[in-house]
Amino acid sequence: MKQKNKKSQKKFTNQTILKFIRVKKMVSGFFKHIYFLIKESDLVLEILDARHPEKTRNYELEQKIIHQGKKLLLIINKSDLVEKKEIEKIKQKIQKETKMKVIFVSAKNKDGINMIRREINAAKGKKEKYTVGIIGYPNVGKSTLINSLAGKGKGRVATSRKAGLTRGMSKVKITEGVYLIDSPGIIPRENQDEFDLFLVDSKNPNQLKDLEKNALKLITHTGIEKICKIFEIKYKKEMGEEETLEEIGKKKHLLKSGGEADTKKAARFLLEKYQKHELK
Ligand SMILES: Nc1nc2c(ncn2[C@@H]2O[C@H](COP(=O)(O)OP(=O)(O)OP(=O)(O)O)[C@@H](O)[C@H]2O)c(=O)[nH]1
Ligand SMILES: [Mg+2]
Repeated sequence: MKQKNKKSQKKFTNQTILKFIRVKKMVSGFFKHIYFLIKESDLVLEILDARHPEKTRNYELEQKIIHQGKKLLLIINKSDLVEKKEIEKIKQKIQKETKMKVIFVSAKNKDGINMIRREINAAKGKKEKYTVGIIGYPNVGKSTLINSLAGKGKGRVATSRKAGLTRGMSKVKITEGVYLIDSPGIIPRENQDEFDLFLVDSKNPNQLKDLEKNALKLITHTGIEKICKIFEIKYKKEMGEEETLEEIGKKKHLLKSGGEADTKKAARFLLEKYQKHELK
């Protein structure tokens, strides 16, 4: 018996090691792709989410781009999801901090697209061939932006609400001599916090290890009183996150067979509501 346990332990250990090697290879392959993109590009557009511009910056890659002497432009996408006065505040702050040009766009509504076209054309000058690499966190709208820049009838890249859709690199010609390279969303090595990645839409509820834990964090992040207001729940000062989640379950009739709140279903409901931008 003891022997068997030892054997299965050994098997498990070997599997873990193999898995570790595979993941390590995948990760290093991934970064190799991004470094290749930077090397290939004359200009790199880093796409940020207007709701979380700081949280979606990749400082490590920015340094790499600048270090390689490539031009870098910060594009703040999804500006349709923030108030106009917010946009100006963020713009001033980032421009002051980075001394870099910042352009606000809504790739979905095709707002600000001409401004990017003008920047690319000015940077291209008389060069025959000009390559623009697009980088950013998963789901910030890189592929949507490429399609908006390419316009009708040009090569299109796939987009989706689900984070992590683009898996490889693809090149799209937008005008004579100008090529864009789409890339898979990349999460900085130093930012692997599941809740942070959920907040910026880079992880969908289906990709989270623990729905309830993340829902409780979302309740703290949003504020219990505000959550109660949104769901028309009677707010009590002494209310905690767990109780709030249970109340959401009851309010939305997400119940277990015994009649008590199904907090797992309530958590999924709340997290999905946030990502549909309905938690305002
Ligand atoms: N509201 C809003 N949604 C946008 C905008 N741009 C893209 N989206 C949405 O964001 C989601 C992700 O868009 P993608 O273009 O697939 O994002 P991506 O960065 O290529 O994602 P990955 O390939 O998974 O890294 C889709 O549901 C888009 O419709 C925008 O300007 N405003
Ligand atoms: Mg994509």
